Amino acid sequence: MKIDRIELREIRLPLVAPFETSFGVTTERRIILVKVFGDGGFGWGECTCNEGPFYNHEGTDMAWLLLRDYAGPYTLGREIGSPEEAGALTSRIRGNRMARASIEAAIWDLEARRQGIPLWKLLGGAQEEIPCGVSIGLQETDALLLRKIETELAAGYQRIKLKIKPGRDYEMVKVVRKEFPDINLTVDANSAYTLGDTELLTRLDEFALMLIEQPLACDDIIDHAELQRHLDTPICLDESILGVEDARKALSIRACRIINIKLGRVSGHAEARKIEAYCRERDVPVWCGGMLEAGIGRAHNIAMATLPGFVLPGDVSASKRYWTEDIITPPVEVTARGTIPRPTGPGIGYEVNEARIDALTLRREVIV
Ligand code: OSB
Ligand code: MG
Repeated sequence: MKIDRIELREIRLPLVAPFETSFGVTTERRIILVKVFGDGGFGWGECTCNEGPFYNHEGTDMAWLLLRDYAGPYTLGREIGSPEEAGALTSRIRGNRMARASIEAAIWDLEARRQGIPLWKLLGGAQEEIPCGVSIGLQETDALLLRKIETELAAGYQRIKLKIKPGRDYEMVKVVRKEFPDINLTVDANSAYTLGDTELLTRLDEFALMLIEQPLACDDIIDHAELQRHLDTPICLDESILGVEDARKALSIRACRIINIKLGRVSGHAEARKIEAYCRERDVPVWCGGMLEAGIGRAHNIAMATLPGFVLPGDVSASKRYWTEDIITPPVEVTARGTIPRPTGPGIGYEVNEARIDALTLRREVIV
């Protein structure tokens, strides 16, 4: 197979509610969509980076240039045997995995469409539906947070993840645990703490959390291993795991007991599968992280999360929690038991609403 044309677009999509983490607030997404053409077909990808370089070093404007001037040209006209080889076309680029992954994922969609099968099947997915949780951003008050949790539990979600940061941690989680003594509860610090906070973080053991996500630096595993020695609660790494080699190293020094896989962060489906397989062979649970994706990225996440190692509820949830109207039809919906059934159509399995995308497009560029 060979890609002979790549279309980039940037769309602007306001969130239904602002999303606040330890590193900032997002009210409106600026998302790059990638459409690849080749072998008489096409495939869609979505770049999962945030707007600015705060979750990791990537951001919308930087990703646009990276795709236009490097990853796009490196991909065009190159013969590959299967989507498994797509990542290698851009692997001389250091970092910038979310940008690289948007092309890689689009090539997987193209191949699944060409074979007339769902992407989850091409990837080797086994689960008929994926277990879903929600990630709830920092709220103005504990009362507002409690109300949000109630709404999500009523919708059927299997797990609640709270964003925490210094000053909004122990006391806030205590209030939530008191109100909801039996729910699956997790917290995500997005690297807001240091080893100097070990005493505070060990006190979170009181709340029987399923896991604490990325408490320490985004590029660290050494200090996480030290922290894990003091914690009963399993550490789950997000930012620190960029590929299967990072997973191997982190697990070998016991820096975590659980891994969050994000398709973009690990450079695409091929690497995500490697991490899933590596962890499954060692009985390390993984789950699918989210990056406030629009429908195309969300559909890729669903396909990935059908792999058998994705045993914990992830962050992939219903479109309506993010958008008044998604860019795919039907929108992603969640069953009353807190699951998303795998789609049945070819490729990502949802219809891409090109008219809506056109209406949201701020800029478009064709690479040939
Ligand atoms: O760390 O998981 C994270 C959103 C943006 C950047 C980082 C993260 C998140 C989320 C939201 O937690 C997950 C989602 O609902 O898509
Ligand atoms: Mg996280």
